[in-house]
Amino acid sequence: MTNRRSFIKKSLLGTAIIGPTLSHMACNAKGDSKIEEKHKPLILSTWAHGMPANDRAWEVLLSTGDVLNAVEQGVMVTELDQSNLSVGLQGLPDREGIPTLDASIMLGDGSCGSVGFVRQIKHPISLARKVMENTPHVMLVGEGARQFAIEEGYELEEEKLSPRANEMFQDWKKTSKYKPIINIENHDTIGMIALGPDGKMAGSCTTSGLAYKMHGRLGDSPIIGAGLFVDEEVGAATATGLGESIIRICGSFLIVELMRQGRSPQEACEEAVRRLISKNKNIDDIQAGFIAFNKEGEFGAYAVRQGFNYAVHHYQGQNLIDSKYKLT
Ligand code: SD4
Repeated sequence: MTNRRSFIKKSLLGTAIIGPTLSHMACNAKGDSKIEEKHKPLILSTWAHGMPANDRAWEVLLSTGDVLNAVEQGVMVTELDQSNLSVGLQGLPDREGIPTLDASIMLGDGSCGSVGFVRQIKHPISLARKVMENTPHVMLVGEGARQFAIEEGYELEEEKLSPRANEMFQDWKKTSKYKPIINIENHDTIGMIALGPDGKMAGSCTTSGLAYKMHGRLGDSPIIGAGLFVDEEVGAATATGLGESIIRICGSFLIVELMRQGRSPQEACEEAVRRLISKNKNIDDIQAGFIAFNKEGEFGAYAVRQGFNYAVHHYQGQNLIDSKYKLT
């Protein structure tokens, strides 16, 4: 994690080169005045594991100025985090006991790539980037994605559950009830969005998906517009939570389009959650959360229920923020 000294050094550097971060008084929908912050550069990520991922992304962004490298390398930290059972090959498997991964990456100019239901790949986010850069396609899934990885020189990892995932899978098998409830233990996808000092934007999203899902199931994370959407003319959004509920409303695309129509990132995330609640029947079993920023560097987040938090990194600090939520 960035230490305080180097952080201050970077802050001063940023102030000198890019100018101070702005903040101004504004009115929210209810007419209460509040401070609205604007930050550029800015990195947002879902959940607490977003903190170390943001640190890495920040480092890459400051040293290279490249938002795409930043969002790729940032979430690669999480893909290797053995304590995270919702991202990377150490994640909880599907109901057949096989870990299958989903990831997507997108630039603010509309370039994007994704992989879904892919096996034995340590860094699905990098494979998604290869799809974007080295193929005429946006999405490769399953065996095709694995074959593409081999052609690109990737080494396939041994297909073996991590000790913790195996223990939990063996436990689950005792009852093996297929009930895709997202709870506090199994919703930890990382979605990251970054705004560069020059206004360039990129986003990344990577996950092992819903624990004990049906073999072949894709969530929202590899679906451009659902788990991730970035448009430099407007802003960016990414999602976490029960993928089916997010796909139903094209959540991330919806948020960017609401911002295009003039909503703030916070208002757009809140509207998306309202929409999600109205379009999903089994809402008592659903958690989902969104984070977003606009091109001015304002940001917001909102979730269906309590428990969602997100990591923010800019020149003024690195914070883990508890998201506001709709249902109590
Ligand atoms: C999915 N959205 O596959 C992912 C799961 C998730 O935090 O976000 N977990 O549905």
